[in-house]
Amino acid sequence: MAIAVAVIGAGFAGIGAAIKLKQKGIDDFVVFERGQRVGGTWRDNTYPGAACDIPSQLYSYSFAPNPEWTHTYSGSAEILDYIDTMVAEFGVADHIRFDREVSGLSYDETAGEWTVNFTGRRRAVKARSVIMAAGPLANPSYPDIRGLDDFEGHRIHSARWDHDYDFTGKKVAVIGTGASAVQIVPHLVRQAASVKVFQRTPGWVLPRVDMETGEFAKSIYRRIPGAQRLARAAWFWGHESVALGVVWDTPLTRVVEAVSKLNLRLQVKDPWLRRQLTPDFSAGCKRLLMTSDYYPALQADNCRLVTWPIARIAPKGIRTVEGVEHQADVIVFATGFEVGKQSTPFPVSGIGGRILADEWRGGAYAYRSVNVAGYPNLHITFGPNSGPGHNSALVYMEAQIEYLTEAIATLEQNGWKALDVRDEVQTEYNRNIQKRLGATTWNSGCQSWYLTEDGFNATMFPGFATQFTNQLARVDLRDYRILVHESSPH
Ligand code: N01
Repeated sequence: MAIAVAVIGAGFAGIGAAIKLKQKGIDDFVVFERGQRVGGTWRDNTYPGAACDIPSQLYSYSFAPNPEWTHTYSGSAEILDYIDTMVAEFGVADHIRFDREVSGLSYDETAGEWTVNFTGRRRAVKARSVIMAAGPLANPSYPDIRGLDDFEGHRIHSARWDHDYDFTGKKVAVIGTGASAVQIVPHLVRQAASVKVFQRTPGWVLPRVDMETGEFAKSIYRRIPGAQRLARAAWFWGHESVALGVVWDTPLTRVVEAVSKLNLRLQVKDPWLRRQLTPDFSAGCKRLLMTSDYYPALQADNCRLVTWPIARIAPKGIRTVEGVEHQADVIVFATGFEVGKQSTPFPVSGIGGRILADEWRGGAYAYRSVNVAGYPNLHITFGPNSGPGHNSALVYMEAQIEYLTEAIATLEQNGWKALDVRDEVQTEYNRNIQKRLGATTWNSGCQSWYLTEDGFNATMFPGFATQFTNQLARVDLRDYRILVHESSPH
């Protein structure tokens, strides 16, 4: 017997979808989670200093305001608490099954059911609809550097932190200078004997002004929910206006760069180091880095920035192309995640046995980031072209889960077999998305995880958050083929 909905992943998106399903009267759903607890990226990223660089008021669901945020920007533990609290308060805990790693999905068009297969000996489950909420930044990426396996010391990836490893007195090498690295390095510098940061590309850095939220503000938020909504709206529109300078290359981009350069000048006195830290691409092309303690950490006596390209990893350390071998006891890989490789986290086979990863080989696409033609009743959170770049991922996620749970509720209420987005609607949508992406900063020449090796952008949404949420404000059934059961009177 098929369940109504299988949700894959108990991170922010999966939990949000579960809550929305419940609110829409659908109780016959199960959330399958490969780990042992909820939280997704916030469960996995526990490196020292892990925090969100989007303000908490905005990095939360509007339907689950939290008056208790302790700071402007929350650390990972507090965000994890927030997710736990939602699970408890909205009563979705009983729907979650842990230790269930999905190994594949296949669609039976006669029955109108998806089969969800699991690794190990777990029995397959049938579901009428599937919400794929596995997260785009779930699987750590190790760089393709020669000699990676020759290293005799310890290796730690930022997204799989080894809390048992004691950095005290150790020689540490950090590869990568992205959003994760700039949070980790200041902590390592305080503990290790020496830290060498291997930079391939410097990023644009803006100061992150974090403040404690006082008891007075919290009590206002508790008593007057409207005040918190106002605070959220202020952050939202502030971030929306930043889009003008970081989504497209405009005069405002030069302002962002000027602020970043001023920040660099104020924080770094050595002209050589300043030159090494100055990006040569437009601000916004890669993710802006929000930190106030990274530059000071780089200038600590026990820290050094290495800008020579890495030639190989050797048994005792890292060799750079000019022939120097940098000894290390441990290498920290702050090298990001497996994204943009056009693949799906597991094989997904749709109508007629078509394989999603094959179709996405030339570049992933979907309709409004959520549905793909030929894969009826399959809904994706954080699917193709739904990356924000300037605003909170949670705003985008909330719009997606609202939309896809509405589609599922419509399907269930009408007793239809399936909703399958129309090919021509999807093609037109993506033609437009790719055209608009051509005018964005992300496609202006720098290399980032937003792009595939061929330069295809299947990651970002080319516009304002408001445009993204508006397009998902309601399900237009004219965009879908409605499939009915043979015995159905429809
Ligand atoms: O990973 P990244 P991340 N040799 O891919 C370098 C989110 N996030 O984990 O820039 C040498 O950005 C690579 O160099 P280059 C956020 O969406 C959010 O830091 O490609 N270096 C780069 O410096 C973010 O965008 C928060 O030249 C190599 C680094 O590794 C996403 O996660 C906090 C290399 C990888 O940077 C990923 O961030 C943290 C090689 N072979 C993360 N290969 C929030 O606050 C790669 N690099 C919400």
